[in-house]
Amino acid sequence: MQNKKIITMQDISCYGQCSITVALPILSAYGFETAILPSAILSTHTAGFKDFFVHDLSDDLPKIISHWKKEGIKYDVLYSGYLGDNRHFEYLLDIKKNLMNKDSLFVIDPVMGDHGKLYPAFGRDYVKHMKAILKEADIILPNLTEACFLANKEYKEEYDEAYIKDIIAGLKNVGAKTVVLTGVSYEKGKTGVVIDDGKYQYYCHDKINTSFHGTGDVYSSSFIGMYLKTNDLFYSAKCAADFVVECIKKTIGDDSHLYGVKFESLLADFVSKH
Ligand code: PXL
Repeated sequence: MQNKKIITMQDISCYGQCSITVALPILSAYGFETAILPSAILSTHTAGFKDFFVHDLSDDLPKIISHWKKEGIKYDVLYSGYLGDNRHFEYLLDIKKNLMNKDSLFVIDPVMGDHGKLYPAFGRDYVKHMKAILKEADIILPNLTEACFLANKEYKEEYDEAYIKDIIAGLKNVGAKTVVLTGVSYEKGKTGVVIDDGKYQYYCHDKINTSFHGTGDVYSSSFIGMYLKTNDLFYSAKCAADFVVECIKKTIGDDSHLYGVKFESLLADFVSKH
């Protein structure tokens, strides 16, 4: 395994098991040094908590980036998640242009929504910016809701393979290269991941009928960890899906824990097994 250095740009939700508090432990468990560029600090995530505190860091980020430039710091992988301000897209492009080593990888998880709706902080303008940056990424990791917004397609709960292929074509039309699309279900009781890097592949697994917050971040971080370790797109997409299922199974039944998944105690075993 090569010694890849990752920079991840997403928010710090202090409580709630998502974004950076999920990405750091998972990527570290895979053995990758991970630096952070926090887009904002929130007391909790925005789904299911009321009156959360938000401190926007947009004005500070250029100073952090500029210090890194002066220090000559370089990264191998750029991974973006929940952002929050349209200026953040410029910062990502700046990092891509000025702080990455040769042959670097840019992975975008276009975190914007779920279940057919955008998260409360986002509007159409944010979608427009996200759409514009897709062409810069090597891999994008949308869920079905995000893919529909980005490809400008209607969100449906029931559909066939032709519908999904049309969404993938829409994403490619706006410049996406490799697409790993999560939450694709062709059959009752099952769900899965579509992997399209020119070739369409599908990994199908059992669907657990409870949805937890932060699973997208667990998915993306484990996908990236596994992809850097194996360079195998399908295997990484599959392993990340299996890990999320294990995490959900571990969490289900604990009504005091609906805000995220209990991934911590499963992580070391999962990483060492694969
Ligand atoms: O898990 C995605 C996410 C990350 N960060 C914040 C969020 C969400 C989803 O709602 O609110 C602040």
